[in-house]
Amino acid sequence: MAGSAHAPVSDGTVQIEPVQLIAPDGAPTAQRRFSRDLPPETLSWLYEMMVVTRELDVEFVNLQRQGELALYASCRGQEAAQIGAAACLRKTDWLFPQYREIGAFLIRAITPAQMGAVWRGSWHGGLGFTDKRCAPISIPIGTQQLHAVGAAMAAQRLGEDSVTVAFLGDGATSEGDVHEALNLASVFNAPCVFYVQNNQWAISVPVSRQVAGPSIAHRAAGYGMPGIRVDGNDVLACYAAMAEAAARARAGDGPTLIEAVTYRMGPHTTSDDPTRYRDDDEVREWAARDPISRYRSYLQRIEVYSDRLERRVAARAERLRAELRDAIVGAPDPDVTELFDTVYAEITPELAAQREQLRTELAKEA
Ligand SMILES: Cc1ncc(C[n+]2csc(CCOP(=O)(O)OP(=O)(O)O)c2C)c(N)n1
Repeated sequence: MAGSAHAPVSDGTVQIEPVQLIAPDGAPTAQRRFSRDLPPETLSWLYEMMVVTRELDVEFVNLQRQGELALYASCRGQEAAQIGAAACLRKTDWLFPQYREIGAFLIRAITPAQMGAVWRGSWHGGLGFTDKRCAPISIPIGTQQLHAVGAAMAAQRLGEDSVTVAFLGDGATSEGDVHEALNLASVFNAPCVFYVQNNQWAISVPVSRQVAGPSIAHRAAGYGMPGIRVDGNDVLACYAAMAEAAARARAGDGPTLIEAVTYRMGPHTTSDDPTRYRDDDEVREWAARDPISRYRSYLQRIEVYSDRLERRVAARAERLRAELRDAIVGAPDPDVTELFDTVYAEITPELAAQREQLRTELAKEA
């Protein structure tokens, strides 16, 4: 029942060592708590979605470099974390993304054109996401966490068995909104999973400046919810941890905080230069733990991988890249001064003056 007292479901124990089902060389690990047993079609599908995510991400970066997009935030390196988490959910579950979750969008069958409209800044950017039970992206860090808890509490009150997954970054965990969301979800036993992609960096700020305790997942104890650290470059570990947390939420046993330990292989966005604040050695170390080559090695070991699968995946990736290019290249540029028009029903004199000032500045640059 919403608001009723409930017994703590966790003794606050969090293993600092992330749960790993596949080692970086592709070998199955010895861990026993989670199962690796998924049907071969599901295993192949996870591979397909990870590769397609990476390829579409490359196309986005290319389009930005070609001047078609002002900005783009790459998810390179985080494919396992995103695909594993989204793939085990039901279509009726809600996703509340930050802005880097291309993999989760693809799982939800959000089209490249729909994603492209967001980064192009088109009028219809973000439209249609909610049809797939996915909230539009959130550029303000952390705000969507409270929306996610609200959605979870609504589902709870309506007696639905849907689960809400709130995606956030390690940097976002330092926001006040995130504290409020975690606390509210726990106190009201909301069917919500908080999924932190700890990619080690919040722009140029390392995760060591976000948390002084042992880990982000350890904070769960203070909220009275279970916390778990998973290897975010291991798609099966992410899948298993989310499946368990979602089942717990669906059964009425409340929220979970998952920390997927991964790495942002690229810059924060296309406007960032990470060589100014992080070592090449660190990047090389993480490149050796690449989620896609690791999973491919695993599939080869268990004989699920084939050239046929690779060809199918490559063809699908190329199709989606082409869809994105077709939607973006040559699309009309939005009129930036329109941003003043929809703030109030009638524009205020101050905003009208600012709009004029912007028009004058832009005319000077033209
Ligand atoms: C409320 C708010 N404060 C600051 C910013 C500026 N900002 C944009 S991205 C970012 C870092 C976010 O890092 P993290 O949550 O770790 O996610 P990542 O970008 O690494 O995926 C910041 C501080 C913002 N967008 N919103």
